[in-house]
Amino acid sequence: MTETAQTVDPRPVDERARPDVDLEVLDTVQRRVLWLATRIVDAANRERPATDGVKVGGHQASSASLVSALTALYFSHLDAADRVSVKPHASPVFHAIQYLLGNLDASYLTRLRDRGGLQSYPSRTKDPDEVDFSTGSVGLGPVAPLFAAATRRYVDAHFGDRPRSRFVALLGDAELDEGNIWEAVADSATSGLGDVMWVVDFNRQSLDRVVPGIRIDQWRSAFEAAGWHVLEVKYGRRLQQFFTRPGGEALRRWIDAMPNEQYQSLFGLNGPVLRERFLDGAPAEVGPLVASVPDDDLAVLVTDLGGHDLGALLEAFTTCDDERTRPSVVFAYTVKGWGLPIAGNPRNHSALLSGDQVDALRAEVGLTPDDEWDPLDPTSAAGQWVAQRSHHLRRPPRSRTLDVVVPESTGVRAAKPVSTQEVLGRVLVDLSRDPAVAPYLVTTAPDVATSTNLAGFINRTGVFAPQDLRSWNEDPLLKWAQGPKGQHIELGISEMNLFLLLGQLGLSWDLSGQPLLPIGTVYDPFVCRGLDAFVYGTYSGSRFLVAGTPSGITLAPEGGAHQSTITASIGLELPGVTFMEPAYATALDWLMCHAIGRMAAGQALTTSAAPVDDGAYYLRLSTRPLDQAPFEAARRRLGDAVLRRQVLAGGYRLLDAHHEHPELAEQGAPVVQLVGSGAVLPEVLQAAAELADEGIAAHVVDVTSLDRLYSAWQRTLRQGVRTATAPSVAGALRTAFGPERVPVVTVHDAASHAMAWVGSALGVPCVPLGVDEFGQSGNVAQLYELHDLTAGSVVNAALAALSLR
Ligand SMILES: Cc1ncc(C[n+]2csc(CCOP(=O)(O)OP(=O)(O)O)c2C)c(N)n1
Ligand SMILES: [Mg+2]
Repeated sequence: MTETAQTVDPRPVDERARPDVDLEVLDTVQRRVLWLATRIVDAANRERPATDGVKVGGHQASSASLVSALTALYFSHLDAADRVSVKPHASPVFHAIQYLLGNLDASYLTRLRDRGGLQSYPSRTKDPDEVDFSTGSVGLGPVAPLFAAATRRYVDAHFGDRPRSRFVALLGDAELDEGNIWEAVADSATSGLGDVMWVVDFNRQSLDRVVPGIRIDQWRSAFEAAGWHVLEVKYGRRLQQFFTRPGGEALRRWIDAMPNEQYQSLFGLNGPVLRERFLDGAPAEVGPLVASVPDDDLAVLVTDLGGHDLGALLEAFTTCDDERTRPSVVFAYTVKGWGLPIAGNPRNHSALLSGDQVDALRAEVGLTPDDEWDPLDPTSAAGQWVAQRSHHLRRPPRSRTLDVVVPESTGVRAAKPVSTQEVLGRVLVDLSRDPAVAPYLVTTAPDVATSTNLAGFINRTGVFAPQDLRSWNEDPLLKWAQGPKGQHIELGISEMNLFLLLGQLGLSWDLSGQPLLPIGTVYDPFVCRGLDAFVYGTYSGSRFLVAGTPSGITLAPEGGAHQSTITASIGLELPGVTFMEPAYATALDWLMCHAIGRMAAGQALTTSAAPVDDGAYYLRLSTRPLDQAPFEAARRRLGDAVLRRQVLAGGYRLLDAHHEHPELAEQGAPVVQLVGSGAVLPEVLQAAAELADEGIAAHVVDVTSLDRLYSAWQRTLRQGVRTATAPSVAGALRTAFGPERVPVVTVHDAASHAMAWVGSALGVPCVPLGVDEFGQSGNVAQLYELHDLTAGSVVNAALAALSLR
């Protein structure tokens, strides 16, 4: 993400004089945008040497479809403070525009889908120009600006109004089939957002097909029911004028009534064939009406859609500006492949123009192979207009960093057994008392705030609502006071919405000029439900902390539908996320404070106290109360400074068998390492005691972050692979496991696979215990029995591991 310096017009959008744009100039610009977008895809496919037999690809038709809307936006409607999400398949249009605006070097134009070049789909983190919202997984891109606008509403309410931004999304019509769109539209957290405008590229085609039947009525009522302002930009000027002629109404009715497949099949036809197809099934009065239209004009007339009429689009956008209390959606009727020979073809989604067709298009826009990549002539009216727009759209720099000191610990203490979920709540309450950190904390949950222990935080900070709302149910335990100063954003049950909101809260430094410290909670099994949005947020470079709680079969009576098993692997494997699963209160406190400190710092800190990682944080927690005495014993043995460093690095020796049972060491007893993570540690400790009774020395390692240990191992391995040298043992592993090379047993309330690599990392036999089937209701002891997580199973696994030596 590049940061550029410049000034923004501080006046609200509505007070700025809007220069009257010359539509002819704008048309010249859009023709050039169409050319460049088409040619960017063409060059990638026809000119880059193919070395691996894999097609390059790109979407000329999907791009052409949005050329007019994007031209109208960037070259007339938008201001510097506005933020735009562009449909994935129109990325060439976006980059062509950035090039014309002077924000992208010409050398990139021939590097679509090339290593280090333009990404296939707009990417905040990987593209060379400034992308506001990554897109790619359809349905998520449009919703991101909606949650960015919700974030702005929150930021304005807490930190003062900033210059108005309009949050715009350009989406494909088939994206509306994705359920997450409707989850977002329906949630009250996104209602009343007058700064949102969605522009649906209504080309009535998806990837596979011409969409049968037009669902505009269904969509209109769905948006309207959710309180949106809906506009259609259906017909272009020519058709609209024709409709005013005598009998013109009949023509309109016929076009409106014509089956979509029939209408789409008109594109690309000409002359008498077109006339015949157009009139097939038409009411009698339409024939004579179009008889007056010469063959050559008929194609232009009947396919004159509003989504390519710059004036009509601009008018619609301005109408949306006036809607200050509800989001707007504009259905812009377009032609997929507009202006190209593949227009409207049902198979055009991935179709590429031939060399001859590209040559013809180049000639049509008045270019030659010598000047085809040139920007617009700076002395021409279009060139001058573009230069003016470029200046108008420059943005001021933004900072990721919050200038606050987050404490290393809240000092949480537990006299009785306590669960990690309970500690999460306590740490948050404590941080909400810290005047430096508190203002930036914001929590959110999909209807599980109270059942994931956020109630204490909510009692202190309140629930966010744009206006103060009266409370009708006074509850002595839970205040639930709703108003503009609330710091918890409550969502309906949609884990997609949770991760989309967290993703945008974590990007508010960029999109709203205010860094925040976002924290979300979700029942751990339902991380899978929001997973694509989780991936989306982290791929976008967002930073937040999410707690998946409760997790695993340890929430025993809740049963199999609520018991997560694969989430540890998800956390471990997802790039841009640091996964942590502590068992003890102080370890969680340290990990949380450290993570929040890193989020506040805004960038990866290189300290000796902790490994270098960046991105979001995922805590997998439990409701099982654990006796804290074993941790306190390790604390006395190692001291706070050493223990904290090891907890942050991913693991520490919770129980040192040689320290505990020096006699076993003296006897030369066999040694094993028992490695546990999270709620299962009591069983692991008990197994160590039983093994000691049988004359086997068992160390216990508490893995606080499987992810950090794995990354440390991978870093040293990769270093070895890349430099062709023998890899060293990663420091974090050496510290946690010591120098002894003895068999290990891993124990985890998660799929056994997630920890099974520990044996490889240490170069020793390993028996991984975990949950590899769906769970069911029962109590903890019963379920641990069923899945071989009891102390007895761990003992047997240790004997098995020793026998594998
Ligand atoms: C979640 C997801 N599923 C499937 C795809 C593959 N895909 C890419 S584009 C597309 C069709 C999109 O149609 P539409 O949104 O109407 O776009 P347009 O017609 O403008 O190309 C599909 C299925 C995807 N990118 N993301
Ligand atoms: Mg479409």
